[in-house]
Amino acid sequence: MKYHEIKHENLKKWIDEVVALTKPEDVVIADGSKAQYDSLVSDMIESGLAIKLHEEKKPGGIAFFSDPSDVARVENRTYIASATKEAAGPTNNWIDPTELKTTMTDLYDGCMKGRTLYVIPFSMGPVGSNIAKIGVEITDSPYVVTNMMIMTRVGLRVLDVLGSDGEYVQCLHSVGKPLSEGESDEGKWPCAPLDKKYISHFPETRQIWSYGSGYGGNALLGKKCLALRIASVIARDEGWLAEHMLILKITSPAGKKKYVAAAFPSACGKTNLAMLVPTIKDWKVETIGDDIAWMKFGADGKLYAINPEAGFFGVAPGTSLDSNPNAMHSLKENSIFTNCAITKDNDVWWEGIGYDAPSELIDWKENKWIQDKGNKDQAPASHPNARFTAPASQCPSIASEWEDPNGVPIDAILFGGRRPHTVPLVHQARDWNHGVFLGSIVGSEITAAALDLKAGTIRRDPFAMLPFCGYHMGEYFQHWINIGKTHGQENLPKIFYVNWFRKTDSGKWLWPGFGENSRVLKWVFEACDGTAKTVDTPIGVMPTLDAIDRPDGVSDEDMAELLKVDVQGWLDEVSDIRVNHYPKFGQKLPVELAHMLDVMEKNLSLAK
Ligand code: O2Y
Ligand code: MN
Repeated sequence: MKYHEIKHENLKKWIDEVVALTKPEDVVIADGSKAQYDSLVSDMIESGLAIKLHEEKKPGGIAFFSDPSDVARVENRTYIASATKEAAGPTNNWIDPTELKTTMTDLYDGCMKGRTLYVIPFSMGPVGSNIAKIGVEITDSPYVVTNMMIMTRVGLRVLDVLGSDGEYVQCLHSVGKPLSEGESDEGKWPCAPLDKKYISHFPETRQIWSYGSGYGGNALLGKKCLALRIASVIARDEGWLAEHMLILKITSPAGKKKYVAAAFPSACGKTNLAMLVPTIKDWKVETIGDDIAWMKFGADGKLYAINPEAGFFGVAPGTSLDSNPNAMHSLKENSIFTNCAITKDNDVWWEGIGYDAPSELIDWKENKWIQDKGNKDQAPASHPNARFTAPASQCPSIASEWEDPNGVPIDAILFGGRRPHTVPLVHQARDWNHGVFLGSIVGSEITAAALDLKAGTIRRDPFAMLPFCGYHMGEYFQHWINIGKTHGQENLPKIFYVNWFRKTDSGKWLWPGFGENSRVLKWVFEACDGTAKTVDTPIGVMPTLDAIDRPDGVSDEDMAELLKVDVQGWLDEVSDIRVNHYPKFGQKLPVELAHMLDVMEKNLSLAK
């Protein structure tokens, strides 16, 4: 299809404007066909940008090495350009939208010279679902097109749903590297230097403008940019929730099922939990989504969730048949690998894949790499943020209802983070507002020095949405409180806080995690049914010491430690929230949350 044949006048006009500004060599509509995917893949292999993987070991697989400067989301170059700075709030970078559009229009001027401009019509969520939203991404990166074809539903069927005047989110992306006459990338990953990268969101006009990065969340604009930053604003305006949450289904031995959504900061094992293999007999866990949940109230008053994505963009290092067999099976074929090491016979390898590196590899920086087990300081062969892009339909644990356009009814919401101390293995909020309080104080230990924080410190990441909330976080808290006011407690999901990451003072893990987390999910399941063994504590409702079956290696003492209320630790937490966290939100902090903090402090003081 040629873009002049598009029936949607506003979309055609926008494409015309972008073509005139960016001056590409050619314009192609991503039609969602396998033939087009295959042809993009062959072109990228031929140009040297992609590596074709071993036909039997990774059928249909390709690999990329990005530029070493373009390896992750760039939070300090990510902007919420709302009409006012106040609307973006204290946790977002803000630039005046007119100023930002002027700067970026200059950058976009001629930026696609020598390249093909691709128009990608995509649906976040099953095509036609009334929870789904349509986006159109214009990009000059074939890498982005192929990844979007796995991560979202792309193609002409989306244009059909859009019709002649349907609503869509404009997503404009360029790698920011125009080619002069006769120039080629010579197989190198095109991108712009850091100070020219912009990942910009215009919430009022529902637009995304991204420039200079070809990587992941910066470039696959359906994911973090649309499904979280822009969708969080739409959800606020329309009374629903767009969240950084996995969705899973638990079935008990009696065949009863429950659906759980869970928010954890990035790099806390969401994909592993979403694909968990239970260690407890006859319990089943299935996957609906591993990163994002859109949740709307149904006519029966219950909260229904869809996974707006169609694939997984998972971290490769640490993924193995032991840690996450379902992820390993998902990526067996038709997958894209970015910044993984490549073996001599064109298979992929990464640290923590579960077996030693073959004698010789090409590392993610494209250098020869030989494993030196004696050298603890050896640079890794794969980048720590190396990724696989795999179709969700290939996941053995995918639930049959994962594409149900009506979504699944959510029974429980979990919050969590990496907390070596203080926060117990699991506790339950007393009611919705208490649950919102727990979401608002989510924090996680920084494992490697990142941003301007040093390893070992706790970074507060409310609702795991700190990098992804498209408006003032205080108003976002208020939106959650308001949801509780407008919907009956009996229909609202129960809220829990979990922590798989407790350590002893000597640094030993207290809880094995992974499949053993099913024991905690079982308690959550029972708590939703009102059959769990519970005890009321100053921080919320907790399991009794015998409520959760202990896995091998967890002693009675370990369990007592995991389920202890560390009164002094929590009082320190209260002061940290009071001094360093809540004041950031100023007048926008909901009074209900300030009240919850006072109540918790009082409860703890009485228990001292
Ligand atoms: O670094 C990137 O571009 C990807 S970040 C990402 C990818 C998949 C799921 N979650 C995340 C995240 O940062 O939360
Ligand atoms: Mn994520």
